[in-house]
Amino acid sequence: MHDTLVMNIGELLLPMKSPVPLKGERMKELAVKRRAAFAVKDGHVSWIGADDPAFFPDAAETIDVGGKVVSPGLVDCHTHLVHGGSRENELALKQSGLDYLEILKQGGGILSTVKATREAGADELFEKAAKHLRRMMSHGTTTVESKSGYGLDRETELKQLLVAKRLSEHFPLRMVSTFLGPHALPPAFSGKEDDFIAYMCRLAAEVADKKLASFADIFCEHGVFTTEQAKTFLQHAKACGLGVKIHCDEIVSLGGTELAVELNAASADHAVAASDRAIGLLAQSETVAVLLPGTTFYLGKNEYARARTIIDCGGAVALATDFNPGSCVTENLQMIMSLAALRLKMTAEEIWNAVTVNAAHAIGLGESAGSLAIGAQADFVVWDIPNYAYLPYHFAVNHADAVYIKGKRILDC
Ligand code: IZC
Ligand code: ZN
Repeated sequence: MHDTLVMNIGELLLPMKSPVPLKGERMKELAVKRRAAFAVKDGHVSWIGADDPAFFPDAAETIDVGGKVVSPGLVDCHTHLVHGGSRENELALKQSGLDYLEILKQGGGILSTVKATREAGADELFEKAAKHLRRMMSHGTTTVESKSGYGLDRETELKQLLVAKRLSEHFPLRMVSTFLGPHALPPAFSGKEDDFIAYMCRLAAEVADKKLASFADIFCEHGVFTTEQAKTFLQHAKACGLGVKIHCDEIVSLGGTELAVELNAASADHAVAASDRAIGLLAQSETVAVLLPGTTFYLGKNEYARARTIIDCGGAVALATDFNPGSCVTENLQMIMSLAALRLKMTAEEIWNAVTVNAAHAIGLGESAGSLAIGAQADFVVWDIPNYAYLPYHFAVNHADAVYIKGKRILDC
């Protein structure tokens, strides 16, 4: 006896469950079962078949989705979820011609969010992040990665990571935590970058010890941290048992993508300015290029990440929101799927794989999230769209009709 039968599905999307990320041509493969049904038992997919009552297994409850599209819950594999304050004041600065790195250099940007996050109490941070999380879930996200990085000191980084832990205990969705201590150089360490990296290495050891994060990350960018500093920090984090990720080649090509491959990082994030050599290396690796076209859009840049080249050369691509208060202020991963179609020229099949199975691989959950194969956790979304290609096409609205985690409908989001 199954718990739930989900029937009358127009299209059931079944991204391939794979022990490694889907690369190159494999990203074009998306199994779509038309007129389908599936069953859930103990929160996991227990049966998949045709939408034919003659073959339905016994189930305690039946959900008729009315011919709509059903996909695995979306995986948002790059967010800066927990933070204090907001930065709407920077919009006017941007309009007057100041760019993202100049605002940071003048003590704004990340540093203004650091100030607000240091000042906020843990409960305040929890309530604010909870609101963002509810919005993510209502748009179909059932697994989310959350980075620290607005403390730049021991006390606040731990406060952010503890808030993320509390959120993961409070909400049904799955959360993966990343320690992004070296996100910017705090003024107190001005001119002492290497001392700050050493401090962050010590903190990474403590974070790993307390099991407060699964990954470490660093903002490797012109005027922020060099590739050498990134290598020092990430090698140390790896030795402490953390997985690694890099904010690399977002604005200036510094070689962070090459470093991600060298360190066998789970992901190389942004990679907008990644060199041809870096793209060649990505193709030979299992490092996922996490592309964040919402950020390029929000920063008003014309050059988007070269998703086509990365995929056509044989690399793996995932997509995420990069939700943060400065360079991409949206919780809506569906909007990112539209940008991937319109600006990155990704196909619908590649896009769905990029927000499910490949996004799961980018955060170490390749075996357990982003799929609806038998045995997978029953995290799924009922989409009010006529077919899966429709979602990126009809942009900037919410197509999620109902969101389920472990087979249970999320009602209060
Ligand atoms: O708060 O600006 N790029 N870090 C690196 C960010 C964007 C987040 C922010
Ligand atoms: Zn980011």
